[in-house]
Amino acid sequence: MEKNFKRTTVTSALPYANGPVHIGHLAGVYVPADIYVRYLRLKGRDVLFIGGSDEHGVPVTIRARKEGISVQEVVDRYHGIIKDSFEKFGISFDVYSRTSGPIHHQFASDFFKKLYEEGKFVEKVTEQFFDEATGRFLSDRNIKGECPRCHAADAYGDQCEKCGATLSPEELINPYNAETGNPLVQKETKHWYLPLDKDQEWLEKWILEEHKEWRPNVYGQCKSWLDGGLHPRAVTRDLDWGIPVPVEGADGKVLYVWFDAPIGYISNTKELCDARPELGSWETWWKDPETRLVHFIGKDNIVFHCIVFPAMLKAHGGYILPDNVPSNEFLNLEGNKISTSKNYAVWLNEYLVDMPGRQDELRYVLTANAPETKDNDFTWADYQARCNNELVAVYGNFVNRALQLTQKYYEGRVPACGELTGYDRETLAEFCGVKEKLEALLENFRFRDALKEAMNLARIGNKYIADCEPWKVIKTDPERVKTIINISLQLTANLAIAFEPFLPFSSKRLREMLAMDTFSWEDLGSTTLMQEGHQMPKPELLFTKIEDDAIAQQVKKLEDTVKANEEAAYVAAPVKPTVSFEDFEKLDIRVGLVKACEKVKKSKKLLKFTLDDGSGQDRTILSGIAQWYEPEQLVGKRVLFIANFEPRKMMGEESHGMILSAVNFNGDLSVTTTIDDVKGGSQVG
Ligand code: B3M
Ligand code: ZN
Repeated sequence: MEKNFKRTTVTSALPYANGPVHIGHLAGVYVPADIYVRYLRLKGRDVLFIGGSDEHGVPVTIRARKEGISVQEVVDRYHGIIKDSFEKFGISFDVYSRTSGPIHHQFASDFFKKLYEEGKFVEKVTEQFFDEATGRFLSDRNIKGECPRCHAADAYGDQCEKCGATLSPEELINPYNAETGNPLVQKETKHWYLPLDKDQEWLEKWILEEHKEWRPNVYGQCKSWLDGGLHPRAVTRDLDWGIPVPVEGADGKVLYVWFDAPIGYISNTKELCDARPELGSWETWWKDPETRLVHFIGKDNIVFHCIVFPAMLKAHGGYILPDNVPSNEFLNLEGNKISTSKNYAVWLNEYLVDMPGRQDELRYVLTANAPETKDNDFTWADYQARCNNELVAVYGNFVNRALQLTQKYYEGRVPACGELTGYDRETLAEFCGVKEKLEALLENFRFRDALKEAMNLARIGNKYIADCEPWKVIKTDPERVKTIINISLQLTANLAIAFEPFLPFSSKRLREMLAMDTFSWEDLGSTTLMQEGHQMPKPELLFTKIEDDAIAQQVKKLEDTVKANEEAAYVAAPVKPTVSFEDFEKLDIRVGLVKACEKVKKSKKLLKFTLDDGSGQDRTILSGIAQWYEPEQLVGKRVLFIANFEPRKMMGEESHGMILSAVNFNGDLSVTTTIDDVKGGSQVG
């Protein structure tokens, strides 16, 4: 439905304050939202960009217990880190607040109370898992037990990570408290439910008929929820962290995090508007039908923003509903899922330290490779390639040539534009249509394609200057060079505007280099932005190359995390059935001195050992450890081997015995030896 709106309220999902934010957050939600908001502001539209931390829910409480600190300390710490990262990445929120604050508590509590008093909830008593030792009800994630499908011993109450089955806690065999291991019992408890079944009809009409323009992934997920039939959803929980349920006799119960968090968008707007009266009342931004509401979220939040929150707003009454919910798919990292709990991510706070001043590089790569329509993979190799081959070699190179030549030939002053050639005209014409193209893409949340368009302009500029070769023409036709440089500078000024929503830091620097004091989006496509005689300062490089070393360090950091996780997850194999002393004695284990060691031809696995086994004769043993040792490392070492192991032929060589190696948690082999110097042939027992 095309409608003319007066203003736009843009929200972006409130990240859980249970850890820092990572590139997945940035790519999925915050960079696209920021591009959109910056664009609207450039267009001179009225817009508010609302953000904040989600400080309730189970994830923050788990983190607190893990780190042995209070939940308040956890949310204080991560709210600070997250807010700082967003600021440094130029995510231009009008407000970034938090849901543990008093304004939000009051607001969410009142919202619940109104629905409660108007009888909008249904009350239900159900049996939930309870830990008698701690006197606590447990959330699905805090319950573990045997998986009813694959019988893994430690499936979660909502999912088995081994076989991937979606579970509910009652299905687990012998459920226990994931943190303490205590067995659990079922106990009755009362909760309040939002009867979504009653919203089925209007939601179907509103989404499936009236919002066919929503992204296919969003529309598709909504359709499948609606097709499956909606059910009442509990909006309260038995927990001690959260907003107390404002009903008598509801001690020990709090609002479900997914009930209070989206209300956080509204309470944060209120906090902002109360502090800045010139913005008008918060109600204008949430209740006026001429306000357009847009939620930027990740795909795991779709149902809450498209179905549950609208149902809450409708039940309350007086609120507008979202006009669009642009949701991205997931970003993976070097082929694996990003995971906060496994510490597998590129954390923004760490990136800022490791790659100082390179925020736009990351914004660029995450937008160029945004998971808009499907899951995508971030790799450091791709990051480096895009930075060096696109930002440095195309955009940066063009700008640098244009500005350096202006310095060299005209002391930084814009030269006059003479008569245009056909090629000049063609090049300028390409820039004229760009505003319309960019706008159409940005209005439709197609940020990836929009960025490609902007980059295409830089390509055109780069090609123009390379084709025109002013550094050669200067010798034969200096008048012509003035025109070439003038046009190049007009293109450069256009780039500064076109890239502004995407790469705000570099656009700002470029404007400084151009001494462009004012600029406006409406100027995009103009070929007279830089006036003859306009003086510019000495230019610097807009982008610099990312060296291999920096990339290698980042890759290593991730590999180390994977290793640490594997090590932490390692459980020693169960002990084999008992053997008697007689059985043990059958094995003749000895010490051998490695006299020679070499690779076996045509085999990647085998090393050939020549051992002094004390018999006076050399003994040959083949061992599959070539992957872990260079042969020369082993010469002169003592190794343990089984002397009476039956001879075997491998790759045309006979092996007399078996060298003993330990298998590390990750499958690596490590040859065994003795601590002291022991003679070859000594028995082990
Ligand atoms: N904190 C979930 C998430 O980070 C949640 C979003 C709330 S938006 C109101 O995925
Ligand atoms: Zn399973």
